[in-house]
Amino acid sequence: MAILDILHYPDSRLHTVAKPVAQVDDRIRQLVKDMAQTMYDAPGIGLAATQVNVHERVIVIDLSEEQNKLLVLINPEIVWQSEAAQTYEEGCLSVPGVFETVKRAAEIRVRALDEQGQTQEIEADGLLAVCIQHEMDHLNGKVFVEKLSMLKQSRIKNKLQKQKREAATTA
Ligand code: GNR
Ligand code: NI
Repeated sequence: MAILDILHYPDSRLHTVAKPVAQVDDRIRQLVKDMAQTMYDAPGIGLAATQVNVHERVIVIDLSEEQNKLLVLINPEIVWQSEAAQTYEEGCLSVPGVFETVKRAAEIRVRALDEQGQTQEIEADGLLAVCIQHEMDHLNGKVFVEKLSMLKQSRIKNKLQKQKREAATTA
């Protein structure tokens, strides 16, 4: 097991579109384990492979307090989404310290493979629906801040660059 490095916005590698997983094999199962450990360590409630610079369509999610309900989504597809939207104050491990309200579909149905390569279909609302959509955006090279106004995006970039400078001078 390994804790992987998480890419931070603005990093052009976060804009890579991930490729479908051709075969769910031991290599993918090892990636899933390492991603889960990285997410639990952070801690976060979800992680997309894109964030650890692996550009394959793999997502891990765990909304439980006990960190014992891991959901693995490989090659996820949204097969249905509600017209009704919900807003949620989102954060992202690739955009540390930034929380902004984002609007997304309130309910979704997702088809994906699990870590055994079996097809599963999941219906989600609330935070799970938010998280799945947030992670699928990562696989498509999108970070949640890109849903905000250009003014907010440039303020967030400045804030993160400043944080980086301060971390460099105090190290
Ligand atoms: O840990 C996370 N929390 C979170 C909170 C609100 C909406 C989305 C998220 S996902 C985020 C982890 C992450 O960055 N996943 O890509
Ligand atoms: Ni994120």
